[in-house]
Amino acid sequence: MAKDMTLLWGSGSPPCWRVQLMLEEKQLQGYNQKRLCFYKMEHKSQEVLDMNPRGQLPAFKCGNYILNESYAACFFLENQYKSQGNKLIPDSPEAQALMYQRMFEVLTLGQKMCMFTLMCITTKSIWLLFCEARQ
Ligand SMILES: N[C@@H](CCC(=O)N[C@@H](CS)C(=O)NCC(=O)O)C(=O)O
Repeated sequence: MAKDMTLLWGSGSPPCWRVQLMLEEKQLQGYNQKRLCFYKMEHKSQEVLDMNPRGQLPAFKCGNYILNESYAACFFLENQYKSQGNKLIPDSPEAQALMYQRMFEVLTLGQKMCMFTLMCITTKSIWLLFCEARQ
């Protein structure tokens, strides 16, 4: 059954790890997978664009069913393989709400880290331009 699945992923990518971990937790080893290199812009290759027009990784396919959001792929796998491997969505409303809270916290943290990185890059660029102008 996992032979019907394909995961295109890139190293160092937390959304890709998310789907890889989920596949392991659900004991779905043996799926087709391909590691692509961000530096070589392989995530913008036709192979990826055919699966994910946004040109982002992970790109996940189960049969002909394509999912490109890592959390969506995780929910799909949990629901499709409920009784297989580890159960990852708790039943109680409290525990489930806590799970969603952690999910959204991670997303918010990711956004803040991106903003911070962007700010550092911009500040450094402005500083370099300033130094150049003074010479
Ligand atoms: N919300 C997406 C995010 C996917 C994403 O941003 N992937 C990054 C790697 S971590 C990517 O492919 N970046 C390349 C790009 O945006 O061009 C998910 O969770 O699957």
